[in-house]
Amino acid sequence: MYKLILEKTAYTPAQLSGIDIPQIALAGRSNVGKSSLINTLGGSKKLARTSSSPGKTRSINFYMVQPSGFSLVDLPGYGYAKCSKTEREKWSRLIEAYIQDNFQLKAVVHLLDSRLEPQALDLELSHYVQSLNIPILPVLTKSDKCKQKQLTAISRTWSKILGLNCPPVVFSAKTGAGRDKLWELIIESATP
Ligand SMILES: Nc1nc2c(ncn2[C@@H]2O[C@H](COP(=O)(O)OP(=O)(O)OP(=O)(O)O)[C@@H](O)[C@H]2O)c(=O)[nH]1
Ligand SMILES: [Mg+2]
Repeated sequence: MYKLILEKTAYTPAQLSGIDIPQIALAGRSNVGKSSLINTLGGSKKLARTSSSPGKTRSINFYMVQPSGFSLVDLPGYGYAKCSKTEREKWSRLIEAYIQDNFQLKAVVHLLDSRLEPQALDLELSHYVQSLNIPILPVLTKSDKCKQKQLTAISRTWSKILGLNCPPVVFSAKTGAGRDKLWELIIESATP
């Protein structure tokens, strides 16, 4: 069992300097379940703050995985329409500054809502990450809210879009489904 410890919080690109251990980042639309997934992986509801209203996480949060020695990184969500354009631009600049030229970023866990058809911003992010040659670990979130048939269909859709060899991880923060599988893939990606 790995332990997660909040190690650093960055609100601006300048605050990102000086992090030189391997990292696995969690990206996805606002409200898709990134912070809940951190809590499920860490086995505690108190690690990352979650909210039913989108736009909760506004900083980049680094969680040290012990005893492994790499970080899981919770990113602010994209596509949150209700905040100001200036604020949205600030977040996307922060996310880009984080991803671009980060040689320690070993993979991006891309969270996708299992109830929704692929959204334009999801496709944009996956193309961006792929264009940088960073591996993507796709995860279908909130699977407890879906019927098996729907899960199979959306899983196939994303496999085709991303050209995957193995299907996305079907995950639920509510039931813990997919937790062990995701840990396995994260450890495999983060440790050489
Ligand atoms: N039923 C169900 N609800 C979930 C699951 N994961 C997250 N939620 C709910 O979805 C809402 C958003 O979850 P968060 O984890 O805060 O989402 P986020 O991606 O961190 O959102 P931002 O920080 O705004 O980008 C909360 O009300 C969670 O309780 C899940 O697996 N099942
Ligand atoms: Mg969050």
